[in-house]
Amino acid sequence: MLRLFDEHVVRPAESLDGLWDFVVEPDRRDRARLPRSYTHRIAVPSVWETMPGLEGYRGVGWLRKRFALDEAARVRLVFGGVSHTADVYVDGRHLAHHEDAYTPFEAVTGLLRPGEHTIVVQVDNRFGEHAALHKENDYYSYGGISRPVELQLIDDLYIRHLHATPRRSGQRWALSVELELVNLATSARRRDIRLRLDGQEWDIQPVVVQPMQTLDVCTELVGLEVETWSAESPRLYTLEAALLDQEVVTDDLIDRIGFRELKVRRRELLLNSQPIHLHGYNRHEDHGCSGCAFSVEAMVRDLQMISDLGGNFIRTSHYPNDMRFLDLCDEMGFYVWEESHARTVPFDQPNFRRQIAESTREMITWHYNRPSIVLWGCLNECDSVSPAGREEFERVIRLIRSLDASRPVTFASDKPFRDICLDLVDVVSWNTYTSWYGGGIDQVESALAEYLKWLHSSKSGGGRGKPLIISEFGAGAIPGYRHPSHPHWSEEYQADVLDHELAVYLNHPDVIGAAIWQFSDVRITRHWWQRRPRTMNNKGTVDEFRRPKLAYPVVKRRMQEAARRRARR
Ligand code: ADA
Repeated sequence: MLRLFDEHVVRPAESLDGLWDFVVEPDRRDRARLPRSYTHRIAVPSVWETMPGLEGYRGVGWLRKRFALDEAARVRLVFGGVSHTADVYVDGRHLAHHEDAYTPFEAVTGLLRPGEHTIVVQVDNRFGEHAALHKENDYYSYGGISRPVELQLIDDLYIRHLHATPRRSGQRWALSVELELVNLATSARRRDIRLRLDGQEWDIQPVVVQPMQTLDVCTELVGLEVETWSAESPRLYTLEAALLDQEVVTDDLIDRIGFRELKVRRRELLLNSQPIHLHGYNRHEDHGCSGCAFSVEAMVRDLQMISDLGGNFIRTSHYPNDMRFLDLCDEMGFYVWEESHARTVPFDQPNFRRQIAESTREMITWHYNRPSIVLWGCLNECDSVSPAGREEFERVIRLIRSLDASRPVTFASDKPFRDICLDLVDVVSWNTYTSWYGGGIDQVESALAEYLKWLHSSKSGGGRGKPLIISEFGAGAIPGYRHPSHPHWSEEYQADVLDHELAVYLNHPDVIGAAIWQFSDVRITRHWWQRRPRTMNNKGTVDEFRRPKLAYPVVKRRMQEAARRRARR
């Protein structure tokens, strides 16, 4: 399933996860528009790099799934994520084209007759001009339908999205609710709307949606007496929206929400008026057994380890994550920095502006209600030092704020003393590897002091007085490489680096957050191999199979010490 809970009671929805027919382009024996025959079966969700012989395949694959309808119906397919470019066909008819691996999308049919139907998905994970955000990089762009797929039967008029924004109102709370209604019919549709929140019910004004139109319906629930959400006390509520025709529910959509408010006050990030401290990890969706396709069990294991290490914070470096992972963060209590897909991408790629806007728009549209998301990020280590680069940062950050005014915004920069975009964000974030790429462990304090002096001066171009997160730091360690002299790439050196850097970054009063780079070792693409033993990014505290390195107990101890120190403040 797409989520950890049922999003519908009335709207029929079924999972299409399981075995699909599969063929890679080079194995096709016909030149028809869609394959006439398939050579293998593949699991959905999964990536083809886990199939024997396809471990390094970068190309086009085709997946096919049949389904049957007992009666005529409109079908809505929802894909949690397809890596990285998808074209969706039903009964040979092209329904959807989607770019970028990390955001959900829908494909909606017309009225289908009863009987058997066929879904075909063309998946492309090649690099090239068509994919501005996927390129040779310090992580791997896999191939496949890498997240769950759901088949829903929808009424002519359905709820596409439900956004809920909580707002404290004295001792109580208000909840702004926005429904996006889509009318697929060629005539207008009238519906009553009912909202339900943990047993309480509100009948909202009836609406009429014109033929083939979309309508945003907004309302506000007030005077709510609720418990708040925080990582320490992750209280969730179920919000249900229903459309009714003559008292009969014709469609519904359910989500889980949390009551919390975020504000930046001077150098602090406040959650429900209390300063919070973010300490944890950058985490790629990458596993030695399954690539970027994760089971819920594997996600839970990662979160249990991050919690065991003392972390309360995860940065979804460098792209929007699986909805089930965010559901887990809501439920288990983690703070999340989620960012649209960009890791040091050039801005002059012809498809960049369109694709970064789509990744950003889809990220916020599909993940808006997640209480665990406390920061929106973007454009990791991109050009934030030139006027042309600033124009792109302004464009993306303006889009984020237009879609969600309730969360602070940041971007992770590796350009200290040169940044000209810090005025655009609410929280400043610095990727620094003093002990790995820089002057060494003994330079960590002085480097931070020098950075803070610049940041809180007029020279920082707008960062003055803002909260600071050390968004990346750490060192590489080849799993199993040990040496008493603690050389680079040894597990001992990585432990030394994290021991020292955590002692500095976790306890500095002007640093509100620290995210270790990174939770686990991850696969990278071939052209990076010169700088990366094993063609992996080896900076994980655990390896790609989640086997702890020597740094694991060191991180745990430093996180516990810092937590005790904060408790005494
Ligand atoms: C950068 C980048 C990360 C990773 C890291 C490293 O900060 O943001 O994705 O590549 O460097 O390991 O060097």
